[in-house]
Amino acid sequence: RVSIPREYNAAHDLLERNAQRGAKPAFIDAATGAALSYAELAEQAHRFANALRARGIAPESRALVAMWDTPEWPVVFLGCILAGVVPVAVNTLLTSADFEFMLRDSRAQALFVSKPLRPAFEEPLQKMEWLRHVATAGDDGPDSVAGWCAAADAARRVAPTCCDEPCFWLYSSGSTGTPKGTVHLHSHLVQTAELYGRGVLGIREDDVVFSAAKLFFAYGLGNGLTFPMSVGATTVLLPGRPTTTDVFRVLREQRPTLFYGVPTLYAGLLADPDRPARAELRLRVCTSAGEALPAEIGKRWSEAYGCEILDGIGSTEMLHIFLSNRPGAVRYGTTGQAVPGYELRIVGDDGRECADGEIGELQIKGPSAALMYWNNRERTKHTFCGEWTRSGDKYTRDADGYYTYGGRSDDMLKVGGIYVSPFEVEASLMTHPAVLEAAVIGVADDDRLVKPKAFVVLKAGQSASEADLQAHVKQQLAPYKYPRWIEFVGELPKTATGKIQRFRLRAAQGA
Ligand code: 3SK
Repeated sequence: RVSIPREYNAAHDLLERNAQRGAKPAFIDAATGAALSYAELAEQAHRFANALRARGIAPESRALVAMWDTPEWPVVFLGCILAGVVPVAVNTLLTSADFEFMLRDSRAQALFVSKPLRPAFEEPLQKMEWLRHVATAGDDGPDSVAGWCAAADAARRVAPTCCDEPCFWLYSSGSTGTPKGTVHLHSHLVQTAELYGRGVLGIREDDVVFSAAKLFFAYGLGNGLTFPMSVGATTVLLPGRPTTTDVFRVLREQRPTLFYGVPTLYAGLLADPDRPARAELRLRVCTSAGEALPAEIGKRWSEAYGCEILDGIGSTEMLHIFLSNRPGAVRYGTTGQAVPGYELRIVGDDGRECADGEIGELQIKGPSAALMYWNNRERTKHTFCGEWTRSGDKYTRDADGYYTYGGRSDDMLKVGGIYVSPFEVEASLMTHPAVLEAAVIGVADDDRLVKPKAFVVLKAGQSASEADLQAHVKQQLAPYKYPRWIEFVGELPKTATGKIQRFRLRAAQGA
C-alpha cells in the first residue's frame, strides 16, 4: 500500500512523475501513428484545465467523457482532474437512452464527446438543462477539445484536492440492472498502479503497452493510462472496436511488450488464420480479465507466443485487479492468488467464512475500493460492507491460495440439490476442438427441475453434434453436470467488456 499525502491531486502526481521525460512518447495513436509526448501531454492537460476554469466549470462538478481512445482522452481526463472537476468516463458503445440516464444521474455540467458519437447525444442534449458546455474530440474549431486547449492559457495550476475526495467516476455495468455511478478517490489510481501494475506486472519505463480494453473501462484505464504513466512507459491507443486484424496489426507494427486482453479476444486471435509468427511479436507479459480465462486458451497462447497470460479478476468497484496469476507461477484454469496489498475472503450463504475448497462469494478489502454508488444507497449498502467489498462472484480457494472461479453468484445452478458452476461446464465444452465459445444456463425440464443447457458457437468450418459434445463433457465432469440440451448459435450475447450475458439467454428461454 502506498502512502499518499493528504493534499494530493492524482493527475498532478502522474504528470510530475514524467516531468523529466518530456520528449518521450506517452501516447501513440495506432490509427494515425501520431504521438503525444509527455511534455505535450502536460501542456495540453494544463491548458484544458484552464479552459474549464475560464468557462466557470467549478471543482467538484461532473463532466461526462464519451470519447474514443485517442491521445485526447488522457488530455481531457487529466485536465479535468487538475481543475478538480470530476470526469465521468462512459462506455462509448451505449445507446442514447443510456447516455441520457448518465447525463441526468451525474448531473454533468459539461460533455466531451468524440465526433462520431455526437449523433447519439443529440436527443439527450435537448433535455439537460444543467449541461452548459459541450466540446467535441477529433475535431477542430472553437467548440472542440483542441480548440479549447489552443485558446486557453498554459499556466500550471493544480486544484488543491484531498487524497480522499472524489476524483472520477466510472459507470459499473455488471451483467444485470441499471448502471451505477461508481465514485473513486484521488488516491485510488496510484494504489492500483503500485499494487498490481508494479507489484504483479512489473511494469517499467521501457515497456510499450497496448490494451484491447478501452480507457473508459476500469480495466483499460489502469492498463493504458495509470500503470504506464506511473513509470513513464508508452501506451498505444486504438480508437474504435478492436477486431483481431486490428489487434494483430498493432502487435506487429508497434511491438508492445505488455498486452492486455479478454478471453473472447484471445480465443478469436488464436482462431485467426492470419495470425503472426512468434518472432514477429515482442510480448513480455499478457493479461486477461473480464471473465475467467479457459485453461485451454491460456495454454494454446503460451505455446504459440511463448508468453504466459496472467489471468486475473478486478472490478469497477475495486478499480483494478485484486486477484491474479503471477509471472512464473501461472496455474491455468485458476484466477491465481491475492494481489499483495489486498485481502480476500470467501463467504458462504450463511455469512461465515468458507474453508479451503468450499464455494462462496469472494469479498475484497483494499485501498482502491470505491466510495459509493452515486444516488443509490441500497446498492451501496449491499456492495460496500465496511472495509469489505462484495464481488458477486463465486470462488473456491485451494490450500496454496489459488482461487478458482465458480460463476456469478446469480448464475450458479443447483442441479439435484448440488451446485453446478456454468463456467465449469463451459470450460469443459471449450476443450472440444470444434468449440469456439460456450455459455451455460439453467433451464427447467418437464419436471420443472433445473438442468444445464449450453449455447455453443462452433469454430468456422468445424462441426460437432449435440451427442458428441455431451459425451465430451461427461468424460470430464461429474455425470450430473453435462448439458442436457445444446443449442448451436452464431454468437453469444455479451457486455461491452466481453462478459457473457447469461441473463439474456435466460430471458430468451423464459428461465
Ligand atoms: O472484469 C474485470 O476483471 C476487471 C478487471 C480490472 C478492472 C475492472 C474489471 C471489471
